[in-house]
Amino acid sequence: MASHTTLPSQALLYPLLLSNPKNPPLRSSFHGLSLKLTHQSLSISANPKPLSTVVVAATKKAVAVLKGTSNVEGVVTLTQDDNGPTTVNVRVTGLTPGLHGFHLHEFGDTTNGCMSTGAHFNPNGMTHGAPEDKIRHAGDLGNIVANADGVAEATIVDNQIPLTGPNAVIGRALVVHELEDDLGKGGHELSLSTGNAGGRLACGVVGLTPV
Ligand SMILES: [Cu+2]
Ligand SMILES: [Zn+2]
Repeated sequence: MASHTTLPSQALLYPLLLSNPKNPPLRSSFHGLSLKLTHQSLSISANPKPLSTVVVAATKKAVAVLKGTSNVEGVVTLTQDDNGPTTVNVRVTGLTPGLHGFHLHEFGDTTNGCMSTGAHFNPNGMTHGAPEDKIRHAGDLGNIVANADGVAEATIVDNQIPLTGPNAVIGRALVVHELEDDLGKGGHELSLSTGNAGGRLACGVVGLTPV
């Protein structure tokens, strides 16, 4: 009885298979088959742990376009390879010559200009400090220095502003300030929260960009 039930199904399959090379509509079913094979090869390649780690930790790149209410503006790119430090390339124009505090703030919210970006990004509950300090906000990137033309260019390499993982800074904001950041050492009542860096001249939300 069992052979009787399989025979009709084979009989149904054979005409389909035989007609495939001849009928264009059925060739499309071959494309469907090749797609299924691709899925299978993807799931196989994702199984070994080293390969899936590489996919998660690939190079990430982000950009922030800084704007404000003055003519201060800038572009900042952030690049991270694997789980290494993040390299931040900064170019800000329109500044007064000298030092200006430069931070990553908690929120990528500019509904009220740079004021709504919140405080310095601080996932570890620290006080304000210098980038090289152990006790610092993750967002404490120190100062950038504007030349006589009001242009500040800097390359910052930092371990506390990753582009992936639980403390990723994508969606938060970079802010350049009116005054020098005293790096927590100025003795002002704001030194240990903001570095007493004054107003927020320009800010931009950190967003992913093609690598
Ligand atoms: Cu700030
Ligand atoms: Zn800070």
